[in-house]
Amino acid sequence: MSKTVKCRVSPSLALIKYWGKLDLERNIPATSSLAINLKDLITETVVEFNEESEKDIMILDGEIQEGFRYNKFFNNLRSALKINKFFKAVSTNNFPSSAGLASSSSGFAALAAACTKLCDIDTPIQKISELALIGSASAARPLFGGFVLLPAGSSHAQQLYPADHWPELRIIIVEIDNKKKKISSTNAMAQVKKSSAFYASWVDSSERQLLQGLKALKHCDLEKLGIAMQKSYMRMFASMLAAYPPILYWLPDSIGVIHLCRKLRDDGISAWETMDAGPQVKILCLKSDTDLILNALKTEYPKLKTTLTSPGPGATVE
Ligand code: 2P0
Repeated sequence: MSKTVKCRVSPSLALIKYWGKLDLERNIPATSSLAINLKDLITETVVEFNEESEKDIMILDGEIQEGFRYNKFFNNLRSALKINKFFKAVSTNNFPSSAGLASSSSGFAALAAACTKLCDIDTPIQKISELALIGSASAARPLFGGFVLLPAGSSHAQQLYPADHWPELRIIIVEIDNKKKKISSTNAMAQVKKSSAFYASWVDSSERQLLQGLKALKHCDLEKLGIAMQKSYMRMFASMLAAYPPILYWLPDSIGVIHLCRKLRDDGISAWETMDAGPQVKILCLKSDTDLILNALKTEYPKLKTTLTSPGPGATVE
């Protein structure tokens, strides 16, 4: 039986967002992102060498994946590790793929970690992060676990704090609609960079939100972090709305849940939402408020699926 390697990793939720590329070919982010792993969401990827043909095979949730992104990832990995083998990878997510739950972050991170281990080449985690980033820039983040920074202009991420830095922090994921998104993040970012009236000001303001976010994180101050998060995701979406054609990932229930978070905050409950390239809403809160927030969601949106999770560890490879 051929040797296999299994990697498990959680998707990376950005509190301060990466949106836009300095370098399309090398996938270098134009804005710094600050992120955590969503502990209870898991991508599991098993890789082996493909001994039967001279091509890479990638299967995700039972479907063969074709396309430029995977070719680019595997070719870059071969060249960086100086190997001439081809891979077969089988990956599954226990959450919806390509729906704004950062499946490409955990997907490429798991692939990079599993392939380097299979090649038996001692590879520092920063280098694995760099290999993952070629597939998806956000994939540079989840390998480390805890609270992670991917600086603008950088080709790899770094851990700022382990997951137990903030033991009370929780995340409630509200699934609004788990269909695959119609426009990929890569295409949406290109469209925004090319045509959005607000792209330059989004990039410019994002460093301020990062500094606010870093300070809040250092002191585990949810209100200050929430304000920085809110500016980050709202301004990211403003850049999308000002593109032509405009990009709109939100659905009516996304907006409803944003209003519910506002109402909860007005009532003194710290519920700070954020969103990504899809309609789902993720709410940051403290452990002591989770029941209240989950009950409010259940009352107003009984049909929406919610998942309670916390900042998670990094990749495991076996
Ligand atoms: C993030 N997102 O920081 C941001 C916020 C979505 C909104 O990273 O083109 O799949 O493959 O580098 O990483 C989603 O984009 O895009 C993303 P590519 P990716 O999490």
